[in-house]
Amino acid sequence: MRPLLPLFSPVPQQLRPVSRAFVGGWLLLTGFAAVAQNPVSVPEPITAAVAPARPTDFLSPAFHKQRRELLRAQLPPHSVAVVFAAPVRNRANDVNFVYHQNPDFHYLTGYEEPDAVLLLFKEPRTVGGQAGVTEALFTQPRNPAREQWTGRRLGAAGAKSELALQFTADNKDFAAAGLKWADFDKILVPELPLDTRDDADNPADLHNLVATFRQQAGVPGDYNSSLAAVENIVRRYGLRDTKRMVEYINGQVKEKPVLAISPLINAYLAALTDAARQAAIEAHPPGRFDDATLGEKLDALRAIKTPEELVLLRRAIRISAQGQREVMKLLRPEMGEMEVQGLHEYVYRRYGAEFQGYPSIVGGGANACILHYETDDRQHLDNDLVLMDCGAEYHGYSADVTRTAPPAGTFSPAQRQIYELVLAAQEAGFAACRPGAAFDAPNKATQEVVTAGLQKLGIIKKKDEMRRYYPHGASHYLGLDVHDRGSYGPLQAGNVITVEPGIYIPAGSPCDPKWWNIGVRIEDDALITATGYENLSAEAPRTVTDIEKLMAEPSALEGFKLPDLK
Ligand SMILES: [Mn+2]
Repeated sequence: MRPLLPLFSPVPQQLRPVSRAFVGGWLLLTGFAAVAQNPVSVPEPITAAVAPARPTDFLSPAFHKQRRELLRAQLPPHSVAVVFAAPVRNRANDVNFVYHQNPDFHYLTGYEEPDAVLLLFKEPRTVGGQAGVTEALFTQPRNPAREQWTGRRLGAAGAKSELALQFTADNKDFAAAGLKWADFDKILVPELPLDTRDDADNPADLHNLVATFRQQAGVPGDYNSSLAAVENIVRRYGLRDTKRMVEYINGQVKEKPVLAISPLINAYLAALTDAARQAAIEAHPPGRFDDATLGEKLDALRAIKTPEELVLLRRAIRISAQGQREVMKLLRPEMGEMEVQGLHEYVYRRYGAEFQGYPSIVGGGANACILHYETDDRQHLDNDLVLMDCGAEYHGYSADVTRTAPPAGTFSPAQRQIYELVLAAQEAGFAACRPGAAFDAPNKATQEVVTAGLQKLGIIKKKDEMRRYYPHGASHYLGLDVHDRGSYGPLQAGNVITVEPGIYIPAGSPCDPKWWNIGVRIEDDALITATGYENLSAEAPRTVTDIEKLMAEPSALEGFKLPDLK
């Protein structure tokens, strides 16, 4: 746990800090006291020259600059793109969640700190008195006293020199930067953060930056990001599969009453032909404040991985595959889900992966049938199949690899039959991975195999019962987000997608009880190449034979014993 100020250790419970603001107040007070009594104790700004060694294989400033230039080249005339850093999320009291940057922001800047905003101008503008500015980054300021507690900051000068931004300034100068918002025909945001939390002691935190932007740029007062997101989906996909779109909208309207006020959605639902639907979409384009267009451009850019990105993504995936290998060697029936989770995550850290790309899913038996199970607290796996959907995040890039293994080291006949059906479905999915194929082609291929296989095993009778046991799709893009940006159009060389069929048969399902509580998913990460695909997670075994063989091997961690705390 983080240290509290020494001042607090001896004081009675009722005087201990109860809020972040309170701690901040004491911090400032003790900081001032230190200045008065002992100036030496105020830390100097920590420069790169004295910082301990860090990894050096991050995306280069040139990469981020090129991404900004590619995006700027696609902006409409007289427009500005506005991208905000991710909000700080509070966990409880004065403890925040570990900060994680907005992937769009990371992609465009490499800046990893909160309370920042990036502006990209189609035509050069004057910002903060400087003419000819095409890109401006407003960052949180340096603050040695805060940095002693919460870590190093780049500051505006550091962002300029280390990230190669043309113009940088402190976030407190954003409001007075002299931006003539009325001059822009289009104000483009990929996503406007509405769930910000105001830090009353920080006059230029993200909450204030967004408020300044909304006020100066004239964002509609009733702007609702949830409504905007559904409208954007209708604009983009409203003519692809109209039956499914109408079902989708009706489902959303039930959950989100705000959608009922959308003129676009009402016109779309009232239209009875494709021509009328197209007319409805065209009659309700995004306005001057536009949160659709930039998202589409970022989808297109981020979906094609550059060689520089692939170095990091391949590493995240290989690390995750090594996690699966090591855990397969260690897995025992007496282990619990949490320990298995910890072993995956330990391997990630050993290889320098900072995070998991998503909460690790480790579920045995009944828990393997819960698609996004995150509780991971079953204590003994016995010999129920354990589904392990875990992905390392390495320098921002997330893997997504699932393996399903029998803790005793061998599959039972029923487990094996379901497993081999999922494996056959995955092979069919891989075979559909090639440039030009519809995004849904691997998914359809897996569904056909699963449907036929479940019928053959007598688990289902009719084809449409398949969705009961295989309720998710087989593929999504992968990158800075585990469910990454992409257009979901035809596959292109440079896409990285998952191929992840699964079958889940919870207890009580209308089939022979011998299948109950078997949940299997096999998930790999495929790079679409010029001619087909490359399985980037192939180092983790997939076949029954290969898994059972690996599970019989000793692990390097085999002798790791901890004392019994009872
Ligand atoms: Mn996945």
